[in-house]
Amino acid sequence: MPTAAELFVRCLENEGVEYIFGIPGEENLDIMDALRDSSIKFMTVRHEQGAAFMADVYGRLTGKAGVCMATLGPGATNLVTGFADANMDNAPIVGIAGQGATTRLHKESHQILDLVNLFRPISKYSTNILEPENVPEIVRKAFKCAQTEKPGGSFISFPENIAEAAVTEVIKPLKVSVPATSSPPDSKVRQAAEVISKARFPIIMAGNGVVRNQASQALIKFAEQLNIPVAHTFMAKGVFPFSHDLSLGTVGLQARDIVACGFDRADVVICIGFDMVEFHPHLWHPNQDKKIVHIDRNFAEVDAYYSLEVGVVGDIAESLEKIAPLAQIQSQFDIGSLRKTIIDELDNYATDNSFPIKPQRILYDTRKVMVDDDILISDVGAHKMWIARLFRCEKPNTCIISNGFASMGIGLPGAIAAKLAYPEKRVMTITGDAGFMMNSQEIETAMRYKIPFVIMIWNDSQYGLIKWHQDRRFGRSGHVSFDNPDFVKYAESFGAVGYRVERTDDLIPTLEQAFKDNTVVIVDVAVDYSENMKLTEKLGNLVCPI
Ligand SMILES: Cc1ncc(C[n+]2csc(CCOP(=O)(O)OP(=O)(O)O)c2C)c(N)n1
Repeated sequence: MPTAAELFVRCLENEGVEYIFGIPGEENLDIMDALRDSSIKFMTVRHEQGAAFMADVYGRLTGKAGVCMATLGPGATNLVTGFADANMDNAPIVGIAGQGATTRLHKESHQILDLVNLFRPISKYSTNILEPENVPEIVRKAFKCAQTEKPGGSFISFPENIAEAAVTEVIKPLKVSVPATSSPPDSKVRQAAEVISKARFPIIMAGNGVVRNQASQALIKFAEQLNIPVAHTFMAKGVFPFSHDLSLGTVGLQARDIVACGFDRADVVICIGFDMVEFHPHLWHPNQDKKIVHIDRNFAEVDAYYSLEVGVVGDIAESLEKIAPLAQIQSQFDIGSLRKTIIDELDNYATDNSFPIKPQRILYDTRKVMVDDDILISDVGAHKMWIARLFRCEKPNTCIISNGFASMGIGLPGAIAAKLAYPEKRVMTITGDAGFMMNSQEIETAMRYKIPFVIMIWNDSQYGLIKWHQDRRFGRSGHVSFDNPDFVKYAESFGAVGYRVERTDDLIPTLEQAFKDNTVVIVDVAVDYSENMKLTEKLGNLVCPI
């Protein structure tokens, strides 16, 4: 008979797990040993947080749960931030931790923490394996919970004495079936079509649910059939091509932005696959005067500023296909001048040669180097705001931004996971200097496994976003500065390559060379963050072009 650990690994294989990101420990010895005889690749990382972020981004890009593993106590607590990030960003993730034997869980005991309760508020399902025979049910339930809409986290704590125990009966992994999404009710489809037919200035807000439901093409068709402009959240970048005449680009900046003018004008907002965690309704619906049509696979979260006219729950593509032919096109929403203003904003700094480099110019040049299918992973900070506003995307899952939990440190491990999930695509992370240092140890992991990608660091020796907030609120800032290592030498110390961009016009050739180098490459870019407050002032004085 196999041990519970061996059965556990068979169950993970049965779920189609390709990689487990993690760090071995004393209390997961049996699982680690069972993995030696498995097709699953264990990726030994340098910090459990790195492992969790890798699983997070792998899950988000593939729709299959990313798996991370740690030992008990401190190993498990190190998983928490990346795991919570996946859970709140609705990325499927399964976290596994070793645990002390069941004979010592009830008392003060070395490295013992109640892990099930620790992970409960940051997961959809959190459990202990207390009997070897329960392994197939627990693994199946964990993956089902993690991968079913809305996706999120499942956590399994595996006590060491259970892991090493033999299973007493012949028991197999459970059959994996993918649940079908239900069809939207006809009455709701009709109601939605009626509300849209009466709208004078309808606008669509697309969220990450459209990416998860692979409904991007259906969204494009729907918008075209009804001639309705589309804005999307940070996490839905690319779900509607920016080059499309109906695109208004990205919404979600907490401050006002140009695209908000479209929302001011709208009388009906059609929220499709929209997750409230990204863009609080009070920011775009302060007067509670618009009709909201909610189209998603899940019922809407309750919020005083998100009171529905109609909610259509069911497969998103099917809902859109059914609503469109029933709706009359009355839209008078000419977004021409608004769209022109948004595009001008993106192009304005195309030839700005000042140094340090303005965020606008960095992103303009980056987009020139990166083709539509390449993947950009953003870290979290002021750079993320600029990426969200100015990085144009044509396809979903080509610009990954964490905007639910929004944790710093996701960029570098996220890039490793993206390259593993899509080895044929070029991958870059743009990160602040602070976020970079939070998980820079994973450069060693990438070098060891020969995973090439580019790390562009926006170097300002400050917690830039926090300085921006302080300046905006108090007109002064403090406790936000630090010193950086020499990033070129730092790269070289790992055997990676480092470049420092000394002139603005060198950025494009440096990035092209970095991709050609086909290894881990740091590109150190001095950024001009005086643009942050200039943007705040400009948006504060914004006069809507429509
Ligand atoms: C783990 C974590 N700690 C703190 C924060 C709060 N926070 C958000 S952005 C930021 C500063 C980021 O600085 P940096 O990485 O240099 O990027 P920049 O803002 O300069 O572009 C901080 C401290 C966070 N989101 N996540």
